[in-house]
Amino acid sequence: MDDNRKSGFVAIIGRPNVGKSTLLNTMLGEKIAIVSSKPQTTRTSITGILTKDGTQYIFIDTPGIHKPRTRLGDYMVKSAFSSLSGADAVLFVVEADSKPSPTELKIIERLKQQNLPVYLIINKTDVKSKEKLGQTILDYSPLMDFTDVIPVSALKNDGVDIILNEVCRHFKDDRFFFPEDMITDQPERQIAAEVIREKILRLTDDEIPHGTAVTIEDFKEKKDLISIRAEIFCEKASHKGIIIGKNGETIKKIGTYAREDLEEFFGCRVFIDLWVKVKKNWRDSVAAAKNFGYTDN
Ligand SMILES: Nc1nc2c(ncn2[C@@H]2O[C@H](COP(=O)(O)OP(=O)(O)OP(=O)(O)O)[C@@H](O)[C@H]2O)c(=O)[nH]1
Ligand SMILES: [Mg+2]
Repeated sequence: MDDNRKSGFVAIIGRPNVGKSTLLNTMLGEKIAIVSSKPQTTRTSITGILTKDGTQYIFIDTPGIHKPRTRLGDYMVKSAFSSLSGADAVLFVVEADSKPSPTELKIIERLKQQNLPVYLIINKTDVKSKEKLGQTILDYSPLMDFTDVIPVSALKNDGVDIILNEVCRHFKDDRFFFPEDMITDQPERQIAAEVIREKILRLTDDEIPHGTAVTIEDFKEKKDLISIRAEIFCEKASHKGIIIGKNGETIKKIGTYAREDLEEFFGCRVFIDLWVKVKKNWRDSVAAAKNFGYTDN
């Protein structure tokens, strides 16, 4: 055993679309969390593990905090806040916007109750002016006693190493929780389902991506090929038509893009067979949400 080992849990929290999952991927140097320009991309808390120079960082990427309108939304927000228990430090991610939103004020109220070191991470510095950044620091600083303020660009990998150097100061455990080469606790099936969902988020608009869930019905590993049969659930027959697209063009693109990503991730050939089904209002059905993996138990 190496006596200098240390490890700790770091929760990444913030409102939707601020770049939490992008930040996680950049810190890991590997894409394990899906990313899109649409809010509420992440639906469950995802563990990403980085073991470097005797230190194991266990990051928890969480769904964006928002005002829930469905049972799925309730689950997402609950899942995000529950990541705080057991955390050694928190990365509270915001953008350099004009003022902290009511959601951000709510998050700060919760963070204050936890007595944890909280880093204010101001993301997307690549597209924000210096003045806005300065004003954001002035707006947030009086709201709580942040351990530090770190402006970054998760997309351009700028300032991200400062986070790694800083948060490990709070790590107390002297053992590793995961094998050194492990990067996520997500099973391969879940990664496949998420990558397919990411392509739907990118290729469809409005309510469709928010009302879509993906299940993996079959996942077979043969010699140098992974064969996947996945079902895409949407909420309306009209949505099914849009996901399939004219002459099946959209579903074909979803399959092709997902296959390309998964072949890179798994390092072998991948075959994907996609089916689209309708499950009305599943986001408000406990049983359906559970079936799609959006449940605590
Ligand atoms: N310009 C710029 N865009 C960024 C940066 N980080 C993330 N983005 C973009 O912001 C959008 C949202 O990124 P995500 O990582 O999915 O955001 P999130 O906070 O995980 O969102 P939810 O999962 O919905 O809570 C995507 O279009 C990203 O490419 C950044 O540093 N600079
Ligand atoms: Mg996310």
